This record gives sequence, C-alpha cells and structure tokens, in this order.
Amino acid sequence: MSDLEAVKLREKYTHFRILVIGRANAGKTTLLKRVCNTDDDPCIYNENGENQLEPSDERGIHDIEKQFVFKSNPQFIFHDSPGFEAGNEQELKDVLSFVEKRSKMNNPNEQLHAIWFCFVLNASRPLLELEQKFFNEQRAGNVPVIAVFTKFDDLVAQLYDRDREEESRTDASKVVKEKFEMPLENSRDRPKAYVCFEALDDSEGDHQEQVKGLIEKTAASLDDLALKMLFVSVQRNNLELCIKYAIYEQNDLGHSSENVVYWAASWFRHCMYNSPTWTAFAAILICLESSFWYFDQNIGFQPAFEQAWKTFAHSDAKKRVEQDISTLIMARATTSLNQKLTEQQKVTFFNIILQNRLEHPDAQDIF
Ligand SMILES: Nc1nc2c(ncn2[C@@H]2O[C@H](COP(=O)(O)OP(=O)(O)O)[C@@H](O)[C@H]2O)c(=O)[nH]1
Ligand SMILES: [Mg+2]
Repeated sequence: MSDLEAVKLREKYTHFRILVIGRANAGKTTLLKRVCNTDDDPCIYNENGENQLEPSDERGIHDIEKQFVFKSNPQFIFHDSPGFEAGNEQELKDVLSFVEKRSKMNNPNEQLHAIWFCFVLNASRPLLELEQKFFNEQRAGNVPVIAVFTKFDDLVAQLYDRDREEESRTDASKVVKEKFEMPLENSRDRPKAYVCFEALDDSEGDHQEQVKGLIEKTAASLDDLALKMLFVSVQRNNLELCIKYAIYEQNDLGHSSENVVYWAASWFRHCMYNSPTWTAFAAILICLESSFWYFDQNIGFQPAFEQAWKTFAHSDAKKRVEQDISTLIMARATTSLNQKLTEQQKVTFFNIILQNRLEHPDAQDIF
C-alpha cells in the first residue's frame, strides 16, 4: 500500500474498535476513562444514535455484543468481556466467536481492530488456565492483543516488607515478569506488547503519561498502515506519536509539497474534516515567497523563513487567508481532504495567495 493509498483508505474509516477483556474489578472501566480522558460514564448507542444506558448503570456493558463509547471521544468503540473465571469455559468461547464473527465483517468499521487483555496483578492469583488457553488457541482475524497489567500499586503493597522497603517495587516487577509476562511470552499466540499501569484511579496521578505507553504500543502492533493511521489520529493522548509516524512511516510521497502537507495532516484528527491543511499549505507558500527575498540578500534559508513566518503570523494577511480558505473548502461538494481541488478552485486558491503576499523587505530592514 502506498502512503497516499493508505491516507485515502483511512478516510473511509470512521471508528477504531477495541475489545477489552478482564475479570470484574480488573480496572477496565477506569482504564478506558483515562484513555478517553473523561470522568463521565460510557454510553451505549442504538442504530439511531440514542443512548441506551442510564448513567451509572453498567449492567449492559458486560455483554460483549454491546458496543459502548465515551462522549469525549466517540471514535473509539469498545466492547467489554468479563474475562475468564476458573471453570467457566463459555466466556472464552464467547470471546473467540466474537473475534471470529468480527473478522468476517466486510465493513472495516465493524471489524475488531485491537484487544486489550487486562490482568490484575495479584501475587497469589496469577494467570488462570483459561487465560493461558486464550493465548494458545487459534484466533481468527490476526487482531493484535496487548497484555495490560493493572494495579501495580496494589502488588507493591501486597509485597511490602518493612525491612526491605526499598525493594518492594523491584520485587513487584519481578513478580510481573515471572508470573505474568513469561508464561504469556511462552504461549503460541503471545501478546504483541505488555503495558503495566499503577494507580490509574488516582486522579491527581500521572495517568495521562501512563496511557501514552499503551497508545504507543497499540499503534506499533497494527500492521496495516491505514489502520495505524486511523488509531493514531483518533487517540488524543499522545501527539508525539502523530509527529513520529508522519516522519517514520513516510515512504513514497515523492516531491509534491501538497502531498506532504496532506500526509502530515492525516496523522492528526483535527485536520481530517477541516480546512487547516490547506491553510497551512497556503501559509507555507506565502512564507516561501517572502523568504525568497531575504534569501536573495544573503541570509540563509532558515533565518529568512523564520523572519517571513513571524511577519506572516502577525499580519492581517493571515486572518484573511484563514477566512478565504475556509470559505473555499466549505464550498466543495464534500469536506474530505481526499477531494482534490478542482481546476477552478486552484485558481481561487492561487488568487488568495497572490492577494495576501507579504511585502518585499527592503535591504535596510535586513542589514
Ligand atoms: N489500587 C488501584 N485501584 C484501581 C486502579 N484502577 C482501578 N482501580 C479501582 O479498582 C476498582 C475496579 O475498577 P473498574 O475500573 O471498575 O474495574 P472493571 O470492573 O474491570 O471495570 C475501582 O474501585 C477502581 O477505583 C489502580 O490502578 N490501582
Ligand atoms: Mg467495568
């Protein structure tokens, strides 16, 4: 898939769908609230977009078939599985058939894109047989699974020993490695990554920093470029990741600056259905033109461009460009960036830039 093909495909996707598995009290809901950066309870929508769940009524959510979202980021769709208790194989079967059914769906928005499997860290309750079985079983669809270890703080407290106070974190890390990670790592279809959380329930804590790790590892576990782009642009916790992928995933954009701007914007959600990409493109062109004149007076490109950028940022031209471009983009049949400008719109775009050029700097302004 070429870079631009991936961008076009991504534009057809609207939702990223995640299955969260974990026993009751594993901290699943807490985690999802942190991921969506909200204190609100989730909602379940029916086909008409009506909420089917009373606030604080969580009963419906444990039905794996019921999708739910948080208002703060409805592009993430979640399914919740209650996890596997000893002796209850039905739940494992339900999960496997859910995964299989979703893998056969034609509409990519209906497919399952990732699984977060939550394990509460409890020294005396390590992996259950059924949990191990999940990782040894043939699973349909090649959906990446991230193992999420929760309540590390609890584990540290369990292992707390007054005489070895300093060591309890190290001891806890050892338990995570030996009792959880290693058995999973030795399974047939092992997790794509491991993430460990602590004190996610503490609203004063560094939960947003911790969530960045889960986001980064989930993104890395997705092989499909368009899906990776969808996930990175839907999440709002880790903007470094948007920048990183825009740089590292770039392979075959060629030399078109229009494509480069379009590509870069595709990793950021706020650009998808709006005009800032084209505004940025216009700003770059205006500043390139202006910096040309500084450059001509023997100033290097970078200081020349910086000077032009500063001038533009404080100019009335900037406001006019934003206004005119958004009118131009709104006038298009669809708001998708995927739509190229028509020849007529290119004429308008060109004129917007010509009418908002910065003044040529005089030699004495510079020296
Ligand atoms: N100590 C500790 N408690 C947590 C953490 N995350 C969640 N909890 C608490 O664990 C309980 C169960 O959390 P919840 O998210 O409802 O679990 P769920 O049943 O898997 O959805 C709640 O009382 C949370 O406040 C954590 O990281 N550390
Ligand atoms: Mg819950």
